[in-house]
Amino acid sequence: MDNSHSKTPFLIGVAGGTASGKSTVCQKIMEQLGQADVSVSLRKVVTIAQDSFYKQLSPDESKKAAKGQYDFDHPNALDIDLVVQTLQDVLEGRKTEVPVYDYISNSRIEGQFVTVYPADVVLFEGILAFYFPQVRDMFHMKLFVDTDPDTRLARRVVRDVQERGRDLDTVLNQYMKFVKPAFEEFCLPTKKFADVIIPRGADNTVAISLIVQHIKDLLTTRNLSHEIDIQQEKFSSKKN
Ligand code: UZR
Ligand code: MG
Repeated sequence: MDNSHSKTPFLIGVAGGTASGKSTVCQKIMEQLGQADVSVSLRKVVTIAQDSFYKQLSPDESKKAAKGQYDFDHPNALDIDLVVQTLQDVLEGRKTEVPVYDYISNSRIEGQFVTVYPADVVLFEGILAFYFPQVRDMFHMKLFVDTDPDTRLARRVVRDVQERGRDLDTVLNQYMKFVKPAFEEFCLPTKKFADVIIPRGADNTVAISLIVQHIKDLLTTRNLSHEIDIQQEKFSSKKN
C-alpha cells in the first residue's frame, strides 16, 4: 500500500506548563474538526505527545525515577533526535511509529508502538514543544496553553496520585525540585514563540473555536489550491 500523501500536513505545536490542559485542548480541536471518533487509519487529524519520546533510562536512572529524583522536565530527558525524525516523517507524509510510554514504570513499553498515518492536521503537544529550534521551526502554527500555576499544581497532584500511582510527598517534592524550576527555565520563556496564547486552557471555548475555524479555513484554501494545481497540471499536459 502506498502511504505517501501528496500534501504536507498542517503541523501545530501545542506547548504549556504541566497539567495546563494541552492534551485536552488537542482533544477539543480534534473533536471540533469532527475527528475524534473516526478510525485511526482514516483520521485526518492526529495528536502526538512529547511524552512518547522520553529517553530510555538506565537501571540507575530508573531507581531514581521511582523515588521522584529523576528530572523528567529537563530538555535532556527527551530523545530529541527521535522527535525530529518522527515529525519529519509526518511532514513528508510518511506513516510513522511512535513509542508508547508508561508513567507508572517511567519507561517506554518495549515493542509497543502507535502507528501514525498521514493526516491533514497533526498536533504535537508537550511542555518543551517550542524549546528546541529544530522542532519549533517545523510548526505551521504554535499554541501556548496558559493556565495559572496553582490550578496546574492542583491538577497535577490529583493526576499523579490517581492515575500514575504516586504518593503526595513524592509528587510535591518532585514538583518543587524539578517541575517548577524547569517550567520557569525552559517552558515559560518559549511562550514568546506562540502565535496564539490560550488563557485558562481547555475551558476557553471561544479561543478553541476561533482556532478551529482558522484551521478549517486554511484547509479549505489549501484543498482548493491543490485542486487548482491538479487542474492546471491536467491542462498543461494536454497542451504538451
Ligand atoms: P504533561 N513525567 C512523569 O511524571 N513521569 C515520567 O515518567 C515522565 C514524565 C512528567 C514530567 C512532566 N515530570 O512534568 C510531565 N515530572 O510528565 C509532562 N516530574 O506531562 O505535559 O502532561 O504535564
Ligand atoms: Mg499531557
